[in-house]
Amino acid sequence: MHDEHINHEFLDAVLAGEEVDAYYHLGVTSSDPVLEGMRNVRAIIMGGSGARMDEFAHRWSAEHGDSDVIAFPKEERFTTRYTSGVLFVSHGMGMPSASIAVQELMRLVYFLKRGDQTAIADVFWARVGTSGGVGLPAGTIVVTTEALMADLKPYRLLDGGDGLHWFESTFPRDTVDGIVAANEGSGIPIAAGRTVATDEFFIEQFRLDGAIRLAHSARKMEWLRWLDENGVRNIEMEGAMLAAYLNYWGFRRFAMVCTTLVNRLEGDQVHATPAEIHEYTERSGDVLFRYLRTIIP
Ligand code: R2B
Ligand code: URA
Repeated sequence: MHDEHINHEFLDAVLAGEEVDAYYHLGVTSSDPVLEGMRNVRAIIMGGSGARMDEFAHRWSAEHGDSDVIAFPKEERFTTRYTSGVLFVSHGMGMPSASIAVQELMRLVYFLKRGDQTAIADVFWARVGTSGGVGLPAGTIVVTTEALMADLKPYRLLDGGDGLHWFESTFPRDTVDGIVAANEGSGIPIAAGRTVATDEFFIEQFRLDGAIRLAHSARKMEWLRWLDENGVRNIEMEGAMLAAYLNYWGFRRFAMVCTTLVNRLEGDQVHATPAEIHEYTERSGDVLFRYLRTIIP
C-alpha cells in the first residue's frame, strides 16, 4: 500500500477509539456492533442499483449455505448487504455519487482490518455495471484495462490548491486476465479493453437525444471513432474514479465488469427490452461470480 496516501491522522484516531467514524451515507458508524460480523470481508462488489446489489447478495448467500445477509438499515443513498465474506454496495450514478461510496468503503475497510495493510491490500474490489459499447453488440461484457475520461486523459480533480491532481486509472492486468480466464468456455461474449468514464450521460457521451443542444453534436461520430481507434470498448460513468482511488491507496486487486446495452457506433438510445436488460446484467454478474468463486471458495 502507499502508506503516505492514507489519511492516518483521522483513520488511526478512529482505531484508537479517540474518534467515532460516521459512514454517513452508508448509514453506520464505527461503533455499530453490526460491523463485528464483517471483519472477514474479502471482497467489495459495487453496482449502480440497490435492487441488483440485494439480488447479488442473496445469490451469493444461496451459494454459501444460505448464509445470513446483513443489511444496513439506511437505504436512502446506498444499499449495503454483507454475506459470506462479500460486501455488496450500490453507488448510484456518476463519479460524484460513487466517489462518496468508495471513500466511505475505504474508511470502513481500514477500520474492519484494524489498519493492517497486508489484510487491506488483499481485499478484492469490483464494479459490475452497464455501459454503452463502442463497436460491440449489446450484451457483450467488457472487462476494463484502463478507465479514462471523455478526453482520453486519466481521472483528475481540483486538488484543493490552484491545480489539478492527476490520478492513475489503470486496472491490474492480472485481475483482468483472471476474469477472462475464469469465463473461458462460458459462451458469454467478453472483450477486454479501455473504458471511458464520463461526467454526464448525454453531453459528455456525445448523445444526440439529450434535452440540451450543444455544438458537440456535430462531433459525435468523430469522437466515437477516436475512442474506437484508441482501444476504448465501452463508455460508462464511474470507472476512472474507482481505479484512481483504489490505485492511490495501492490496492492490487480490483476490476470493472460491464455489460453493454447499446452499440454507440449505431445509435444513442437504449432500445433493449427490460427482459434483455435483465439478461445482459445477469451476464455481467455471472462473469464476476465465476471469478469471485476462484478467489473466495
Ligand atoms: C452506467 O449506467 C448508468 C447510466 O445509465 C451509469 O451509472 C453508468 O456508469
Ligand atoms: N450507461 C452509460 O453510461 N452509457 C450508456 O450508453 C449505457 C449505460
